[in-house]
Amino acid sequence: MPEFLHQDQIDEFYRNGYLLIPGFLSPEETNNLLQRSKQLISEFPIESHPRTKFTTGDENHVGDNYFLTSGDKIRFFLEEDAVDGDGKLNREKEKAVNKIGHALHELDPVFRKVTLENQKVQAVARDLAMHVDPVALQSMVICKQPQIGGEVGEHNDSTFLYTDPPSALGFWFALEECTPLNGALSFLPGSHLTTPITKRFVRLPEGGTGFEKIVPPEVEAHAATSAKGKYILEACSPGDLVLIHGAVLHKSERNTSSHTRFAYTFHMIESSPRALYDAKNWLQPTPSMPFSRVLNEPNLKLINPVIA
Ligand SMILES: O=C(O)CCC(=O)C(=O)O
Repeated sequence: MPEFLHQDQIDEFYRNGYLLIPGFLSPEETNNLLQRSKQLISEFPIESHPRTKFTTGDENHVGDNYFLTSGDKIRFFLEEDAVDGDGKLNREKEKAVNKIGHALHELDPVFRKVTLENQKVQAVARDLAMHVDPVALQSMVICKQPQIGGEVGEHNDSTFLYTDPPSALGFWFALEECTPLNGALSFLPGSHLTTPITKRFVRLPEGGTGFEKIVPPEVEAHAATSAKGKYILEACSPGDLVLIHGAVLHKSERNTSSHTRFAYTFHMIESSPRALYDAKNWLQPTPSMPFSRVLNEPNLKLINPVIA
């Protein structure tokens, strides 16, 4: 018997590759996360910021040191269009931050409470039964600033958090209203079943990051064909949770509205030896911050297949 989800929700997750759960967080929990996000932004010293930018596009993923060493820190990444050609911010920093990452869930008590100390999250992980002993990694607040909030191009998360076999699962919480105009998420339902992981995002030996192909050209060509279809836009309200299978294709458009679209997201993966976390991944556990276990005890339910 599921603890938190209904069986039809579990079925929907495995059929579509994602699941929207309205009102998962209480208004108070949601507001705490939103206010804490804004406080972190208002307190961070923009003067010493190296002006790194983040997108998930193949060309533009800026793999500088600030990004690569952010896995065990709370750092601030700027909207591409908030910085002029001469490197100056063209607006106040509160309207310039694209995202905060990547160890909010470990370091910040407000985010930790919702992530690693949340019995509902643990119940959902057990209900989905995608993992035996999941660990959490890579938390982010994505701000989608008014007018300039950058698009997040089509991708699947297992490309970025590669394990063998693929096992990423995203928890994405709307902290504000998410609409077609401010860059709500959209999904290609079922693509986790039809479109294989064809590449992975790695640290390059020469420095920086890049994509490495992991399938032969014919599989890549097939994946490009199967990745076509009708995207479904999922409008969300504050407090809604979207569960995202690591292999499902999804994206979000540029925010062209005058409203922010704050969201909090973190991921979990299966731990070793059931899935191997690769040393080439951009994000690495550190001795002082290994990936934290999500469950107090391994989940001994019949495990659903972790589908690449
Ligand atoms: O919040 C967004 O716009 C994109 C989030 C996303 O793609 C992800 O968490 O994998």
